[in-house]
Formats: sequence, structure tokens, C-alpha cells
Amino acid sequence: MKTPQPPSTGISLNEHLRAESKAPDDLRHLIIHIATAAKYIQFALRTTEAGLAGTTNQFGEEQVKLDVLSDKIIRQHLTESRLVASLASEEHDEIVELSPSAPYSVVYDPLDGSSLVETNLAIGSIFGIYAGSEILGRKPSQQVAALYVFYGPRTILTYSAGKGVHSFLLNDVGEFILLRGYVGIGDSAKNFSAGNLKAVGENEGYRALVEHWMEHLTMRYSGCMVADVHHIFSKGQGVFANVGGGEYPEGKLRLVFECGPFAYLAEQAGGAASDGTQPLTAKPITSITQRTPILLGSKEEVRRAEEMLG
Ligand code: AHM
Ligand code: MG
Repeated sequence: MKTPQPPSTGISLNEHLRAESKAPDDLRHLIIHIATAAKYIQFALRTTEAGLAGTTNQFGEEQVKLDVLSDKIIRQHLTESRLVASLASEEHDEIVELSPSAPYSVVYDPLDGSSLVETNLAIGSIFGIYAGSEILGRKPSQQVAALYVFYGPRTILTYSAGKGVHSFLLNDVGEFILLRGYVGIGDSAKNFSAGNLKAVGENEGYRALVEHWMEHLTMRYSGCMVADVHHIFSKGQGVFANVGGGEYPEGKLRLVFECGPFAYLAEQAGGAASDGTQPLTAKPITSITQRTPILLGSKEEVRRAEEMLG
């Protein structure tokens, strides 16, 4: 039998938001609603057969796919919070209006790396929070907070509300407890994650860059951006790239849901995020389906990538 755990003595997410990030109450409540949704998602990932077992369960009933279920869970919590004016989810083509006079808008990828569900590899959820009801025309630098939840062997939530980047571990009793007060990214990289590698066929600069990285760095690539960027945050170094070419002329990843929140977090951690010509945080969101190249992580390696990609 498992020994009962004493109540946690660590710093909770709620307390950290209040005392360290000095987040306004509405923002703190919104992030707690998102964290609660993430707990339901991590429970669903561990308990449902969806994705692992195909499209029907043992009774022959059709199962809701986990990315659709994750989207529904998040949307329900955002709706119930009454704090969200509009939302944009990677699962929908359009921006959804919730409570027009509410203080924030939320952009999210409910289950990033969902093609990995059936393999039981790590996946995650990504969120960006803007003040007001507008999403289009904004820049990722205008986010008031961004966070991701990493569903690996353990569940980790990492957020920034503009005062650095902070990581929390989900404990046995369902609390997010402070794991690392400040997450930082050093200037030089030992690891690289290079996505959309088919682009090297038509992009000589990318080929030369990847060859340079193969000679000097060690590759870590899982196929889930949350896991690959979490690796950089947790090791305090590394570079992640997804560059245009082949099937994805602008790169595979989307500015609003994936690159924008991670660019904000990377800068808050002392790293950089670029589309090759400008910081991603300065790039206006023109549509929610907008894709962008991304170079993210240790500053020296992001600069080298910008130069080599021309
Ligand atoms: P998804 O949001 O549909 O899961 O796709 C995004 C994912 C990223 O997590 C990852 O960096 C990329 O797709 C991997 O692409 P590839 O399979 O081409 O390496
Ligand atoms: Mg994604």
C-alpha cells in the first residue's frame, strides 16, 4: 500500500502568481483555470484508450480523439472562468467569441504533438494570453503571459507573466508545486532539434546549418515541440528550428498557437526566438492559420542560424 503523503510544503502555482509574479487577480485566476484544465487532460491521457486503441473502445463505441477531448476540456474551463473575451484554438479555423467584455483572450494548442499519442511519447499543451478581445493584429510581445504543460513521465507546467520563467511539478495530490524558481537559457548550445528536415533539399543554407550542428552539437528531437523546447528550458541551453521548405514553405509551425507563446517564454528565459529575419515576438498575427519559420533557444546559435539561412 502506498504511504500517505504529508501535505506539500512547497510554493503553489497560485501563491507564486500572487507573490512572485504579482499577477493581477484576474490573470492569476485565468492561469489557475488553465492549470485545472491541464490536470483533467493529463488524467485523460493516462486513463482513456483513445489514440492508443484506435477509434473504437472495447464496447465498439466511437471514441473522442484526445486532441478533440483536450480542446473541449480547455474551452469549457475558459468559458466557465468568465475571464475570456475570445479564444483561438489549433482545433478550430475561426476565433471564438466568449464574453466580449471579459479582460483576456487566450490562444492555445490543446495537444501539441498529438501524432505521438499512440506511441506513448511525451506531448503537451501551449497557451498564450493577451489583454483585451483582439487576437489578429497583435504581436506575441503583447502577450501578458504564456505557459505550456508538458505531459511526460511527470507533468510540468512552465509559465511566465513577464517576470522570468518558472516551472511547477504536478504532485501526487494534484497540486502544481514550484520546481524551479527561474528557468534560464544560456548563450551557447550543446543540443539541437531540427524539424522539417526535408527543407534541406531546396534550402542550401538550412543544409549547411544542419551539417554544422551535426558536427558540433548533439541532436535531441522528439517530434513534439513542447517536449523539444522543454528540453532546452530544462537543460538551460539548446536550439530548436523549424524552417521553410518542401511541404511547408513557411515552416510547419503556427505563429499564434505554437511559436508566439514559446518566443515569449524563450525571451523571458534570456534566450532568443527569430523567424530568420526578425524576433518572433515582433511579428504581427495576420491570421490564425499563419505559419512561420522558427529558430529558438541559445542566442549564439539563433544568430548563427539567422546568418547561415541568409
Ligand atoms: P501538431 O500540433 O499537429 O502536433 O504538429 C506540431 C508538431 C510540433 O510539435 C513538432 O515540432 C512538429 O509538429 C513536428 O513535425 P515533424 O513530424 O514534421 O517533425
Ligand atoms: Mg502543435
